[in-house]
Amino acid sequence: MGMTEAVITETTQAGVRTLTLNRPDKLNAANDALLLDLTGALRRAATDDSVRVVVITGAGRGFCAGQDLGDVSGRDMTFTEHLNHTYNPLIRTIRTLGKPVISAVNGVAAGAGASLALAGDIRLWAQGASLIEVFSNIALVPDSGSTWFLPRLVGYHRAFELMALAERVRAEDALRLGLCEQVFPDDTFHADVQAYAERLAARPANALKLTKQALVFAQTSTLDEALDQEAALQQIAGDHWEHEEGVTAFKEKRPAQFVRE
Ligand code: T3D
Repeated sequence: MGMTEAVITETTQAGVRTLTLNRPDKLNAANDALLLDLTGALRRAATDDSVRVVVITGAGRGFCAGQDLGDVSGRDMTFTEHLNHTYNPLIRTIRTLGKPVISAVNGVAAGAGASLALAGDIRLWAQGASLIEVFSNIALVPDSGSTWFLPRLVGYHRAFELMALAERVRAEDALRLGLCEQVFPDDTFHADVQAYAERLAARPANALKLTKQALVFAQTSTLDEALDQEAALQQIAGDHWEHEEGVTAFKEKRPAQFVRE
């Protein structure tokens, strides 16, 4: 790695892999190295048996200010090529990763950073965090999944308004609008995220993987297709040792132990 600081730092504690965007001077604006390293780190987390939950967060006062606007001029790729090379594989990796991914939004999330904030399976925000669909400020189209995630959360019209006016959504409104699941105080945020993630890590990993698969599938399926998918995935879940442990623990009136060394 030489003397340059990593643009993504990784730590693992109690089954929780935390990936931290590490360009704090630019509010973790994304250059290609950050996007490709983050995608690589997620793929490694996917296949690492010691990892049960992945957290994506930002160093310093920002979560991610979207595309690094200092990194665009002189680029030898079209916008389409660039999205297909960097942002789109990142969002697809989060969505297909067989473990829960938490977007831990510690500060401002703007542009593609807003998309990243929405793409997690669970979105935890600090009180001082905010989200801005900032693209129209620089006359671009929302990308990295924002046009897919946001209207599903707030409806077409609110999504259009937020995108057209690039209005800042603060934590209180984000919670009300369904853009996040929990808001934690700024000064205990990272500890609160870790505690939340550890709760998730103690849950049955195989069942959660299949639950994510079923929910993602159902986002674009008919009810009939979802019912068929549930029936197929339930067989896989029911054949797994986790199910037997859950039922046995219930009968023995003890907490289920879903983590095996
Ligand atoms: O393939 C493609 O290229 C298309 C993909 C597009 C995806 C996108 O994400 S497009 C949207 C790009 N992002 C933006 O337009 C956001 C630009 N930033 C802002 O609007 C503001 O910085 C924020 C609203 C996010 C935060 O405002 P504030 O007042 O809290 O902070 P600040 O003072 O503006 O920023 C702090 C520093 O970070 C500052 O540097 P300095 O002056 O202290 O040296 C600022 O220049 C830098 N910074 C913030 N955002 C970016 C950035 N540097 C480069 N790129 C950024 N996106």
